Amino acid sequence: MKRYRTDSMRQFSFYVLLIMVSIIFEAGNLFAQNPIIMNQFTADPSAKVFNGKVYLYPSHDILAKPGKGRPGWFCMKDYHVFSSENLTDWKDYGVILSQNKVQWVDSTSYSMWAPDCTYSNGKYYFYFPAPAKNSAFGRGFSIGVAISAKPYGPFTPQPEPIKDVHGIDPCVLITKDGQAYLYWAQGEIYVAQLTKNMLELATKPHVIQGLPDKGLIEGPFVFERKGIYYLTYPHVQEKTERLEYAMADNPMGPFKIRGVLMDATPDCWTNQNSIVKFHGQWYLFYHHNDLSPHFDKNRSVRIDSLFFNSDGTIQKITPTLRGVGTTDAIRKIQIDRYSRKSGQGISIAFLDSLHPIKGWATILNASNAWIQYNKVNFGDKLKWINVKVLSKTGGVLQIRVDQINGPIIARVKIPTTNSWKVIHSPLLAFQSGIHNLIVQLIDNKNVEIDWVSFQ
Ligand code: FUB
Repeated sequence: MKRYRTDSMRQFSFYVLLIMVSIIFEAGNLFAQNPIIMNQFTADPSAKVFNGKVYLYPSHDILAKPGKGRPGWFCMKDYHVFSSENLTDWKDYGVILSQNKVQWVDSTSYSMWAPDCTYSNGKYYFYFPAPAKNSAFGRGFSIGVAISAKPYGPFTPQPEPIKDVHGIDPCVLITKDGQAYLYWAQGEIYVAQLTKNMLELATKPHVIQGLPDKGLIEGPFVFERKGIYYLTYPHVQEKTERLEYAMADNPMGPFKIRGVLMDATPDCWTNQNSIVKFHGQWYLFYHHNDLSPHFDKNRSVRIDSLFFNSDGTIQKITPTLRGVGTTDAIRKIQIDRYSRKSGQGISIAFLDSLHPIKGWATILNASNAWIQYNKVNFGDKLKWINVKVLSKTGGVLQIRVDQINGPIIARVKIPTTNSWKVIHSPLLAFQSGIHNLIVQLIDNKNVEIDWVSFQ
């Protein structure tokens, strides 16, 4: 009787712990994998490093509703800001600015497009494009500024947009000598110096020379490395936007086109990027319509690593699902955001095709089919594996680390299930530290996996 009580108490504590871990890690829906934000649509990412953290200022795509935005088109009424210390855990600070809080913005336009943020004079300056309600400011898009003492707001908008700036997608560069430059797009890419207060143009708008003369260019992002100025921009070379870059030794240009950063994809018409160095590594922030495969105006931010060649040129980036962060083994590891997979017997599908925002499942359906998810931090003492599965056939999963023929750390017997179930199994071996995780189906069965975690 005593033994029975101790066992059931242990089992009870085990489940309480599991529920607590699930609640903690489910709360944010912000992941280490691509896309990095799963609880809302985000696009046009402008990433900046402030005070040892990466701050992300994206556009916020929503779906138009009757009388609220134009159906079938971009629809954005506000901005959120996010931050991360490790590119794995992202904190959402909520809305920092919305169309109905800016005096000059047409609050029926739902067109708060790609923003940027910079730090100067002890304050944070948030630049954003939107159509003005008063035609005295010009037709189409104007660009406004909002100011905050903190990178995450609250931001107070200026009462009027910046004079003589008409266009979208602002980007601000402050050079080592302290001069600020504002870049924006209106068919071509424009640049002008900003005044010391960051709120007005100090020079006339100047069209940047040396860029493609055909195919839309927009979304300029400019940064400096080793005295070279890099201008990256989306450009429609064929049917959809690809990311290209140009280099110059002066922030005003002329720039010389140096190549393609990321190829176009047929699924998402737009792409827009920013580039940032964090803890010694360069990263490309960009977007794709991962969570909205049939409507490419609802996009999601992704991150991948970026590398320079010794001559300063940039290596082309192949988009990944795995992204860049390290994932703690005690988290729900979304193995469908894989690093590698077997050639056959495996597919990835939405958990709920009507609600893609719920994420994906991995379906293993042939013996020895496998999936590999890199950079899992196993810490220093784990005893159990949990796998959330659905299987009409049952099966056995073999869990390895490092590589497909690496050490086996668990064998999980999956029973036949009619609904999603979390299966717990003891680890056969434990490897501390950071390893790649491999999940393999041993027999010719069919097992769907939502996530894997350890405890
Ligand atoms: O997000 C709206 C617009 O789509 C941006 O301003 C463009 O760069 C494109 O991504």
